[in-house]
Amino acid sequence: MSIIQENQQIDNIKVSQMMVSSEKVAHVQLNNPLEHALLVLVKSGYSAVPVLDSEYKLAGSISKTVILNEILGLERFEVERLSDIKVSDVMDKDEASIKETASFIDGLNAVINRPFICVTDEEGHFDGILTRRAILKELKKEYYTSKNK
Ligand code: 4BW
Repeated sequence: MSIIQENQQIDNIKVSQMMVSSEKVAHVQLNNPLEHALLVLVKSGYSAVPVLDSEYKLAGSISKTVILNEILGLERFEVERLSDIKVSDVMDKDEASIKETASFIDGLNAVINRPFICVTDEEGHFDGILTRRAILKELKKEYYTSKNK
């Protein structure tokens, strides 16, 4: 098979075929206290998760590092402050997103400089995430498929 035909295969893959759907994605909401966000992050094991508003629209993301940095005092972590600060006060407001219909290469470009990108519909409602892992798995599949031709 020619290189053009091989590339054609990976070009046909859409974000919808690689994404983690919203039901499986750990997330927090804008008005949650940092205490809840830290609990979600620690329990899920992820270093950052999406932040959604009350209409399930993407608002940004929050990470363990940002939370810990926020409560870092001069000599200790001021954990008592976790219940006073809201997710919306400290989150990363980067709302970059991708559509389910976007191509493999758009997905790859989106996760070069971030570990995941949120997938949203036309109105900004959250549909899931596209992770670096999903992109790397497709590349690995493609590598071995084209090697065996
Ligand atoms: O709990 C985990 N289960 C599995 N199967 N893999 C995990 C877990 N925690 C971490 N990993 C692995 C993944 O390969 O470590 C990588 C970095 O995790 P991160 O960033 O720093 O927490 C994971 O790479 P990935 O699958 O490409 O995911 C990239 C980032 O996407 C993660 C996390 O911020 C986010 N993420 C992935 N799945 C998620 C999620 N956020 C919320 N809910 C999910 N289901």
